Amino acid sequence: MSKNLSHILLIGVGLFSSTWVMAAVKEYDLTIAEQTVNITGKPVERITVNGKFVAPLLEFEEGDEAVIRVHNKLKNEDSSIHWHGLLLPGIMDGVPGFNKFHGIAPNTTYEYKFKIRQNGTYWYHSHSKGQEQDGLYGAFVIYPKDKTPLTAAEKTDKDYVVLLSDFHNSTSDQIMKNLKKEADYYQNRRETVFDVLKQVKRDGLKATWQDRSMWNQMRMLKTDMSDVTGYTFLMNGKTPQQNWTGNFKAGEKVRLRFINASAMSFFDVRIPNLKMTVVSADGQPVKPVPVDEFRIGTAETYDVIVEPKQAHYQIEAESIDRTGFSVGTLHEESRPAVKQIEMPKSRPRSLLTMEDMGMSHDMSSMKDMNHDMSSMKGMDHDMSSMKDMNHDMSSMKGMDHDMSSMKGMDHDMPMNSATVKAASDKNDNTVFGWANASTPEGNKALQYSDLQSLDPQKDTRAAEREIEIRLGGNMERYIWTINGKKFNEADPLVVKYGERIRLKFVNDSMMAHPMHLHGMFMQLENGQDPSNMPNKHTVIVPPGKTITTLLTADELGEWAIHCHLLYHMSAGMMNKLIVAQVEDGNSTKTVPQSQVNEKGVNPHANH
Ligand SMILES: [Cu+2]
Repeated sequence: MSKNLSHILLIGVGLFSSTWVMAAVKEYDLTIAEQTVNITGKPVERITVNGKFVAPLLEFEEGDEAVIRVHNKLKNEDSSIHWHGLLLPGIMDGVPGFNKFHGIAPNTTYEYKFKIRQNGTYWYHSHSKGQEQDGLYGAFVIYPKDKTPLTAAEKTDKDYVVLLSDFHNSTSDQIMKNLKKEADYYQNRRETVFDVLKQVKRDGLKATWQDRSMWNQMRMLKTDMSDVTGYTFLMNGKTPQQNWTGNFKAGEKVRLRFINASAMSFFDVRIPNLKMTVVSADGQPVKPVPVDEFRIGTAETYDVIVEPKQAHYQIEAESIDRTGFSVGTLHEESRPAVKQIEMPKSRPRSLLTMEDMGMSHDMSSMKDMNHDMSSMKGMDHDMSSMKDMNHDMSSMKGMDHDMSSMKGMDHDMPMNSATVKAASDKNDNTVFGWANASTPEGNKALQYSDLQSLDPQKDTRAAEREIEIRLGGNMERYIWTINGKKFNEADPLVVKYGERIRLKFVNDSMMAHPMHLHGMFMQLENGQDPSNMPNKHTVIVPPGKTITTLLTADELGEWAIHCHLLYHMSAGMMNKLIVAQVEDGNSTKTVPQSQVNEKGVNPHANH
């Protein structure tokens, strides 16, 4: 379509849509290019946006008409930008292969154009190959109309984005190759003999032996808190040494917009000696929750309000595999600046347990196994439920054999209770269970169950039907799946426009997956009353656990639903959720006619 024709079409739409005419148009030009960056002292080629690593903050007000022209100057690669958490027409969502969007070819421009229908903290990133890891990510903040605070409590003097990310000296292509070669390529934090001894002290010798044998058989490491390591964690693009600093004046209230824009990392976030009040989750306002710390999954966002009293504070976001921190500073302007951060002490890392395998019941009897091996007879039966797990369970057959060897174990293992005690007293650096953040006694860590929508939910209907989304993987080949299938083998999930659905995420794997739905918010079934359930675009599904959400399918289009760990998505953990209007009994339509004219079809490509 020619530029002129599209111009006429837009005017035509304007005549029928007065709000569109009235809205302020806010325009950005973003140029995606390759450039040398130096984050860790070693110059590497990465992706920049408008010459910046990381991409610049984009700011809007609710009601604006956003016009964002994206120029792809990458040499040989298509690109794309997805606006994470935004409600918009499917063609503007920026996922190649969805809604007839085909990506942005090198040396072309794509014009995104959509009405801003919400406010809050969001972000944007590439949805092409591994470009997100390589630098194509930035913050997207929408203020309420005229910047009027939503509530009196939300009136703040300073407002900062705190964008957390993970930088790697290898490119995303190289990391993916390494994972495909060997799923545990980056698992260099193997357990030490002290970890084993500590577990022996806790669970007894035989239960420990059994537990370890089982993890081995499943080819998973108990340290699977992450599958890529070697990251340098950044805050607003800065290393801890570069010390990103947010200034405030004495007595001021500060809003911090935390965005986990990492490719593969979860963080435990705290500001020692400063209480944080959570006021928003995934960009959506929640009733205030005062906390000392919170865990933020990949792609989630939380806004907190703080009232600093000291001259300075450190903002500390520790990766949950305890390999490092993203650190920055809050600083009272009139006091001497702090040049260097103090690297915080790591918290203990956590080892996965049977419970993280979804086996708490079946296995609980094993703790007392020392004398009663007969209880193991039921195990083959218990194990049958695990066949869906997609990990190679065939090797489990060898278990009876392994178990028999346990009878002689007291003799085989050269340790006595005295050495166990001595060793574990010396090294207390391990805790158990995925969810264990080692929160200090008396401190409050945010839980999903604390989140309540600030405004009552409009749709409180019960679900009409349930869609099960089983999360699995095969570590032999580094494949991650939904309902046993990789994205390229899967049939799309189809729901009717207006339908009320329960999405049931069942995690059959031993890693946590932050599951993200495009185009619509889900209401997290977190124990709150339906009118109070919080909106989420991304929900953490812990290992071995099930999480459910409710969804009103009120946005037509093809929407990606995927794990937001970049290499899990690339390795297959993704599907397409189609919201369609059923017409004439059989034909389906995913784009309303009005949208085709208004925003569809012609994102004019300027060659
Ligand atoms: Cu995942």
